[in-house]
Order: sequence, then structure tokens, then C-alpha cells
Amino acid sequence: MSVEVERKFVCNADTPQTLEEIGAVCIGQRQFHDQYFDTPDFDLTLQDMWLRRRKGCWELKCPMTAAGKTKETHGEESKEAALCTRYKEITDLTEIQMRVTEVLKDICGHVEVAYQSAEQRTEDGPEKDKKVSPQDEDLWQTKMNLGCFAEYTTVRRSFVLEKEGVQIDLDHADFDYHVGEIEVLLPQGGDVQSALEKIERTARKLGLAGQQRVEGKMHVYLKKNHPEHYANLLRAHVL
Ligand code: V4E
Repeated sequence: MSVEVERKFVCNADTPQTLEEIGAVCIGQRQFHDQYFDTPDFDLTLQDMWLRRRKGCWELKCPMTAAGKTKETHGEESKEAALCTRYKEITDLTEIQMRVTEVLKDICGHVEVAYQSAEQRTEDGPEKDKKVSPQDEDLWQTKMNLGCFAEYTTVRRSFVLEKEGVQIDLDHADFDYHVGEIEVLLPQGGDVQSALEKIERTARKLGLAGQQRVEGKMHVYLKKNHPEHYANLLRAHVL
């Protein structure tokens, strides 16, 4: 499990050149298609949990606990820190299934246990853990009542500021939305405060100081395709 600390920003045709001027190195361009899953009542996203499949791999993003949030001495989050999101990123399918089951069990109360217990996995041996057949995935989705509510393709150009350990992604989603992201990936328990400072230094170099919080691709997608759910997420302070 890792933690992603990230700040989104408005980018334009000049941004790649600005990035090179501040010493960022382009590490390439790739394209990926994301499918996001939830129950018909949006029980996961209303808990700020984002389950997706990208290039055949499952990923779950869920918020860090309050303990993971850094506060200034006076107890309030700094303005710069408030521009950043911090999410745990889980990529192990068994762990994802456990988390999803836990959340849906709390909400629905009757969700079947759709993942193998630790004992079962040990009995079956480590190989069993690695391979998940498409049929098992389908079974899991059906049991959890999960369906795809959003999908889009992104073309991403990535840059790194090696000294800072910061990655900057310039995304173009297929519904014609451009957004930049400055991000630091940490191991669980890593130094979030230091990540926030690296992001802030990078933002200043890019001339972004004082910017407002910028909408991500999902904000724009939901506003257009699921306006009612978008309004509910705003009401629940998820977005
Ligand atoms: C966490 C989250 C969502 C899932 C998508 O996350 P995001 O990082 O925006 O997508 P992407 O494609 O850049 O993924 P990456 O390749 O970096 O892993 S959708 C909404 N959220 C929550 C959220 C939020 N509340 N506020 C902001 C500014 N962004 C995301």
C-alpha cells in the first residue's frame, strides 16, 4: 500500500516548456482507459472510496485517516496543504476486496463475504493469491453489486523533478479536459509533511502560488454524466 499526495493545477500549451525550464525531465507519454465501479446507490464513492480498473489491474483509492493529515501549530490545515489530496492506494486485489466488503457490510449489512480469508489463502498456497481469473472477478462484482459508472481514456505526459522526488503529470481526458497533477508517492507511514513541502516548492517554481483548488477529471465527468450524484458528493463534502 502506498500514499499519494497530490495537487492538481490548470495547465496549458506552455506548461511542458515551463517544466523543462525548471529542470523537470519528460519521462514519456502513455494512454490508459479507466473504469470506475460502485453500487447502484454509490455506496463507495459517497464514502470517498474510488474503485477502478486500469490496464486490467484493480486499484482502490481511499482517504487517509485524520492522523495522516498534517496541521499547522494552531490546528488549522495550511492553505497550501488544503490544495493537496492524500489518498491511500491499494493495488492488492484481496486487500481491495476486504476493504470494499467492510464498507458495504457497514452500509448494507448483508453483503456476502466475497474474498478468501487469510487462513484460506495460506491453505491454498501463495500461487493462488497472485492469480485472479476473470470469472472470479465477475463473481466478486456480482456479489458486491458493483457496476461501472464512469469510464474515460487519458493521454498522460509525465515529467520528474528528480532532486525533489516529485512527478508532474499532464493529462488530457477524452471528454476534452486538461489537468496537471504534481504528486509524491510515499510508502505507508511516509513523511506527508515533507511531501506537501515538495509539492508547494514545485508549485511555486511553476508560478502556481495562490491558486484555487482545481477540479479533477472525475469532477468534470460526473458533472456532465451523473449530475445528481455529483451534487450528492458535493453535499457529502467528498468532492
Ligand atoms: C481520489 C479521487 C478519484 C479517483 C481518481 O483520482 P485522480 O488522482 O483524480 O485520478 P488520476 O486519473 O489522476 O489517477 P492517478 O493516475 O493519479 O492515480 S475521483 C475523486 N477523487 C477525490 C478527489 C478530490 N476530492 N479532490 C480532488 C482535487 N481530486 C480528487
